[in-house]
Amino acid sequence: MSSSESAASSQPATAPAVRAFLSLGSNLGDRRQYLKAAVDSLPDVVAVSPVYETDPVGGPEQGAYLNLVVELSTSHSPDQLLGICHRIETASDRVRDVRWGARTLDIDILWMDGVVQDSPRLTIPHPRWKERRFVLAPLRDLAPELVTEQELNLAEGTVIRVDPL
Ligand code: A4P
Ligand code: MG
Repeated sequence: MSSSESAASSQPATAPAVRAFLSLGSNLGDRRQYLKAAVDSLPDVVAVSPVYETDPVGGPEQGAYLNLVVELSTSHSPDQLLGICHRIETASDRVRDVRWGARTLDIDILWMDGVVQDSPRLTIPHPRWKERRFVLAPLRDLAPELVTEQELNLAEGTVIRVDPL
C-alpha cells in the first residue's frame, strides 16, 4: 500500500454537505434573544431569513410569535440534526406540555435536499410546512424556488416583517 493510500484510508468518511432549511419560532420570554442564541448555536448556518412577527396558528390562546428560517449546508444526518434541534430547545428552557402551545423556542426541520422520510419521530419535508405563512414567507425569502407565490397566498395566518436579528 502506498503512503498516500494509507493516509487516505485513515481519514473518517465525510458525508457530502446537503442544503437544509429549519424553521425557528418563539412566543415566550425574550423572543428575539431565544432566536438569536439558537441561530448562534446551530452548526453549518449559511443564511438567516428576515424575522416575521406572526399570529399563532392552532393551539390554545397565546401571544404572537417571532419566526424565521435558517439555511444550513450540513453533513449531519437528519437524525443528528433533530438531536441538535432538541438539545438547543432544551437549553432554551423549552417545556413540552400542550401541543402547539406557547414556547420559548421551537425548531423544526422543514426540508433537506433529496431527503424524504415519514415517521412520528421525524418527517421530512415537514408535514405542515405548506399550510403556514409563518413558515413559507421566510422560506421564500431564502429559497423562492421551493415556494410559489400562490402557495404563499393560500397559506394560513398573518405575518409582518420586523427588524432582522
Ligand atoms: N417531528 C417530526 N417531524 C419533525 C420535523 N420535521 N422537525 C417530531 C422537527 N420535529 C419533528 O414536536 C413534536 C414531535 O415532532 C417531536 O418529538 C419530533 O420528534 P414538538 O416540537 O415537541 O411539538 P410541537 O412543535 O408543539 O408540535 P408540532 O406538531 O411540531 O407543531 P408544529 O407543527 O411545529 O406547530 N404559529 C405561529 N405563528 N408560529 C409558530 O412557530 N408553531 C406551532 C407549532 C403552532 N403555531 C405556530 C407556530
Ligand atoms: Mg416543533
